[in-house]
Amino acid sequence: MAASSAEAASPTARTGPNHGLRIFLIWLPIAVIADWLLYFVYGPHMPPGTMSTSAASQQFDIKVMSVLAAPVFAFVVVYAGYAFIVWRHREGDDTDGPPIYGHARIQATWITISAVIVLCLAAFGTYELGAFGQSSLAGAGAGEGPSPIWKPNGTPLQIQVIAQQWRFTYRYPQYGGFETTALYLPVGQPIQFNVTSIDVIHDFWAYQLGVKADANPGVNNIAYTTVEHTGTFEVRCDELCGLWHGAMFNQGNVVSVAAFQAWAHKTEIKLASVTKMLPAYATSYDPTTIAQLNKAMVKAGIAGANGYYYPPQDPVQP
Ligand SMILES: [Cu+2]
Repeated sequence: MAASSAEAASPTARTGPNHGLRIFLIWLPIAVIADWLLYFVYGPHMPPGTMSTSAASQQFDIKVMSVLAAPVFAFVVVYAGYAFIVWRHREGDDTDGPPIYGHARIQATWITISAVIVLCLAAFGTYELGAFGQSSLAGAGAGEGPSPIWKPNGTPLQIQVIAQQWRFTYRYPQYGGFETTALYLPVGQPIQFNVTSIDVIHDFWAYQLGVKADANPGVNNIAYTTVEHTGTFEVRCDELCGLWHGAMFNQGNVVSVAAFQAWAHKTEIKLASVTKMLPAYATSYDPTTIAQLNKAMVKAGIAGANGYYYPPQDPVQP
């Protein structure tokens, strides 16, 4: 009687090998090796690289998520493989499998492990987004809107990103407010991108810097980063914005602080006469004012070059 009631309480109990232990022992080395390969071998090559603090932080996040995901994926594959091989249909065996309606221990383990992974990732993600204690990681490279919660320490270099169909221009308010199509950044200094648009919705995406912020008309969307290596990076529009969206890209340059200051001072002087004609620096621009300005510029015989807004017919709109 005792034996049959124990069987009734645990319908999955069976004789034979301990399948759970076997699956665990097959899974464990695969999970350990997969994690080691992902973190140490493939990890340093994961996107978006380590050119800036935000890029490096995103690469670290992807590494951590991979290390958590790989054992789960390995378990699914190992369990499926084990089931296909060990529990497959045998020739001449037409009996049904055991009628299993639940297993409290497996269910509790399943729910606990899933909950722990998800909650730990939520805490980790929140920590990484703010990067508390690491001022250079404020906001982890994402657009934080007009009043950022996470700010870097000190005074960052401000660069306004003005998107329009189909080009980015950059304004440097701390250097007299000149505007140029060339993007130069100093290495090692916190940078504040003030991203806005003067027509439709665009998106400022500097992939290698791990910076991505929507460019909305009338909105000042702020993103921070600190670049750690000199070199070039690509800027792309990442929001379908019209016919020439695919051609809306340019190259950014990261140079030494001295080289940046030399460039900024030289450009400020070079573009002084054009800067005077621009609307005063503001965190967003009224497109109707821009249209009037364009009209005035066309009337004055100025058309399409560095340092000022393009008239609406250049490039030609369909
Ligand atoms: Cu665009």
